[in-house]
Amino acid sequence: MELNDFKLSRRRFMTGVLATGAASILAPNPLIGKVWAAGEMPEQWLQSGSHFGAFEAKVVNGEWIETRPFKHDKYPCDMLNAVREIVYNPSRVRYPMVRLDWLRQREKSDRSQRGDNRFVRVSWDQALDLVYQELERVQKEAGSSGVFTGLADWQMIGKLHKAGGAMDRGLGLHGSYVTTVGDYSAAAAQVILPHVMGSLEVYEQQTSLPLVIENTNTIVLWGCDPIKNLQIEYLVPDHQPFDYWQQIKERVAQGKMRVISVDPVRSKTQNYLGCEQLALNPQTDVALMLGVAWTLYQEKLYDSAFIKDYCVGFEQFLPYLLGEHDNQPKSPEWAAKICGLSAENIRDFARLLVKGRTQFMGGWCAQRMHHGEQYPWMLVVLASMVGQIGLPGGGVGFGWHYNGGGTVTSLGPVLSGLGSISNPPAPIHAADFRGASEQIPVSRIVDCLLSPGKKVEFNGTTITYPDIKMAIYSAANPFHAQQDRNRMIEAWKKLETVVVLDHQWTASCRFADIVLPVTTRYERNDIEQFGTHSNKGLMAIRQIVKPQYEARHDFDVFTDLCKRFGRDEVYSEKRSEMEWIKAIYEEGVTQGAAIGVTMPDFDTFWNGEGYIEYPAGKPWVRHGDFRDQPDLNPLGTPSGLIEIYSKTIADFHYQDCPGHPVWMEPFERNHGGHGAEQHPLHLQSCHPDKRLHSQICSSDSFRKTYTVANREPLYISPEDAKTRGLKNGDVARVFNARGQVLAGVVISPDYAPGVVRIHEGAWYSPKEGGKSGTLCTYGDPNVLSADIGTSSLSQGPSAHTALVQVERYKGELPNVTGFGGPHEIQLTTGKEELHATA
Ligand SMILES: Nc1nc2c(c(=O)[nH]1)N[C@H]1C(S)=C(S)[C@@H](COP(=O)(O)OP(=O)(O)OC[C@H]3O[C@@H](n4cnc5c(=O)[nH]c(N)nc54)[C@H](O)[C@@H]3O)O[C@H]1N2
Ligand SMILES: Nc1nc2c(c(=O)[nH]1)N[C@H]1C(S)=C(S)[C@@H](COP(=O)(O)OP(=O)(O)OC[C@H]3O[C@@H](n4cnc5c(=O)[nH]c(N)nc54)[C@H](O)[C@@H]3O)O[C@H]1N2
Ligand SMILES: [Mo]
Repeated sequence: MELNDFKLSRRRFMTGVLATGAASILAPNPLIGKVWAAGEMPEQWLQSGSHFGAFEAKVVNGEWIETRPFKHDKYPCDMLNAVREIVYNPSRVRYPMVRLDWLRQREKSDRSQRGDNRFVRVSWDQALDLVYQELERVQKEAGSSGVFTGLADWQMIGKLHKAGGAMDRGLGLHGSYVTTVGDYSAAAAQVILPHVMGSLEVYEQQTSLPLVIENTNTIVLWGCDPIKNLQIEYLVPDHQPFDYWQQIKERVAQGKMRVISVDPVRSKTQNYLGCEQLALNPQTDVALMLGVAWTLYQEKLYDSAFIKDYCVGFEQFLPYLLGEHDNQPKSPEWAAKICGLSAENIRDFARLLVKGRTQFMGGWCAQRMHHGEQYPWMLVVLASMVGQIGLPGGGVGFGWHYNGGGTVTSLGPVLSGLGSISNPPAPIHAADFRGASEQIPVSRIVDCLLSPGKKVEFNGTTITYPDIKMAIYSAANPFHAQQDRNRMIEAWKKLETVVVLDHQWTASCRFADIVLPVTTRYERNDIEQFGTHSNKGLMAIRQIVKPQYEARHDFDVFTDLCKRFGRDEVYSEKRSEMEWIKAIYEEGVTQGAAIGVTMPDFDTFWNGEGYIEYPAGKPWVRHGDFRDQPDLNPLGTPSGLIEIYSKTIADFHYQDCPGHPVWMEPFERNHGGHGAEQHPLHLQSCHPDKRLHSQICSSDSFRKTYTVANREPLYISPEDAKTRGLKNGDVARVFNARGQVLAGVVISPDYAPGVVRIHEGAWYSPKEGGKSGTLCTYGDPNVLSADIGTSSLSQGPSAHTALVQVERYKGELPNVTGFGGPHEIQLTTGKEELHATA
């Protein structure tokens, strides 16, 4: 396999490049001059960017008609083919809309109607009046604990137009409100790793890939799929890592390097590299690692000097490893029964790890599971026993699959962009949380709605759930992100008012009361980094088309909301879009001057190419300083060393997270765990190859490139398909006690028997909108996942602890309901008429 998507899309894009080569001879360089006034030139190519990559858009008479990748991106991904449609597709949010019964009865509305998709179009003024009146009412009646803002996680790129920042600035001028702690991505790892390694690890830069290529003998990809996941970044990806991964592929082919993927599934990366696999049973990583650790210890292969000089707590962990208290040595024979590999296989793997330089690259999926803290902790312990942490191309990291991890960071300035207001006036309403907590772990929202006042443990503190009445979501799609959809639908009924700002008519919009249409990235001007970790350069992100329909920028929506309580000028600081961008750029010029990087003045930058590249940086070794001088560069842990045993955690006395890593049975698991009698298949809901979560799922033509019988694919092994009489292209019903979805069958030898996958982000499409338990007609895997915290330590989502059964769907196929706009109700003469807009 090649980096095939890129090639394919390259070819498709090339046609565009050739065709427009001729066009641009006719039209002199259109980028000079008032490029931000989109639509004024009859035809132009405009530079823009997205999570999927940088690109240029061909605009003819104000309409975006073609897309080609940015010339500085050598490996563009084919998701770029979907971005244009986001502006125009039938699922676009076009007008401010209010749910029918909420418009009639406001907070006393019939909430069981949520999800039936009946909405009334209102004016912007009316919509913002309603939002403001609700904010006032709830702040007065329920205090700060009555208002919740959802995590604005995957807002579109741009230093100015940050949807989350816009919301926080605006609401913060009005009052305080309940916010979230942690995220869905790495909630368990980001709580445990600071205790163990003294820092977050997951979002940090990794040892530079050139050093890995030079020094590493064996890369262990532990549940890590960089070729799939590096296609997107939080900022604009430069796709530089693919250069390095191509070199790694060559070294594997030449026999100069081994790469072993520890993964129940043959991943995209494995197929690309042509590398080896340890196909363990799902959710059994910690058992496998313990078996490996036992071997290293018994065969005296572990680095006792590293353990002594750089770690604490091995002596507390050892009795557990040897089984001194529970009479169960964590031997390869013991591990083999759980993880499904042979004891000999486990021993060989252990011996290989200490032969030459080994780089462990950990992904995050295995921590999005029940007891998800144990996997990253035990991987650090294993890497400590191997003893190469802080050496070039050795040790452990958790971020090579994310944000261009392992690229060499440039020496350029890092712009912060829209931030909080300096010296803001006191909010209209003083903070008043009525004894409840100000923050909840993000994926506990449903639990919180169902049980206000309940106390839950979290990282050594006790959280008291607030009594939330009103939720405001911007740049988040909770009706994709959150687990156990049917439980969520019940919980949503506790909310009196839900406001959603989005540009796509997601399931979250359907379950909202007030929906505000915002512009896409492509209708705004901005600037952004080219490359997240690499920070390779800075690019102008130009408005491609004017705001469509009645969509407004998030920033302007909140400016207008603030006007209702006299704070609009404080909010906007009286700056226009271009003045803001200029100010943000100039911050970079100042920063640059301090580090010896000269940048052109703003007008030259913006009116010229709109792209600058920073001077190259130097390769870097993660934890290198610590290894060189642990006394001078201690880790941020209480001991300053790696904590194999954490007294801090032990003192929390959590049953589900003791003081050192342990194997614990999750609440459900096949191959010998709980719950497999009725639902024998493990459901993965990994991150999609062809989307960013739920984003671009609404691009109809792009979705058709991967759907099966109009449904989201269900990947299944040939064996499991055969026993169920399933063929490629069939529609399957996937179900468990929590819910049921339809999905299109794709039989793949990449999957071991017992493992199936539906990618997260498939749009929730209920057969009967609003009814819990109803069939999802498209294939949202979170209808099937469980809403149980990973543990008392981090309360992260356990999306990947989920068992299902699969059968051929024999009934009449229902239409897919999730795409397209609302059913618009016209309130004319008191008589209601049903219109399907689109
Ligand atoms: N294309 C694309 N890229 C993305 C995203 C996207 O939506 N699309 N999302 C981004 C975001 S927000 C995040 S948080 C990251 C997510 O990054 P991750 O959570 O690391 O990504 P996943 O692809 O879900 O899973 C990675 C690998 O874990 C394996 N795995 C699953 N279960 C197990 C197990 O029990 N044991 C072991 N050893 N391996 C297992 C899967 O088979 C898969 O190959 O990706 C980012 N990158
Ligand atoms: N089962 C299962 N569930 C998972 C996961 C899993 O592995 N398995 N992974 C989890 C992970 S790691 C993550 S990060 C979450 C992601 O969960 P989310 O961040 O909720 O997912 P997105 O689909 O990216 O939703 C972002 C929404 O914001 C909108 N949007 C984009 N830009 C803007 C903007 O500028 N302004 C406004 N107002 N709106 C905008 C988009 O149209 C989209 O609807 O999902 C989690 N859920
Ligand atoms: Mo994520």
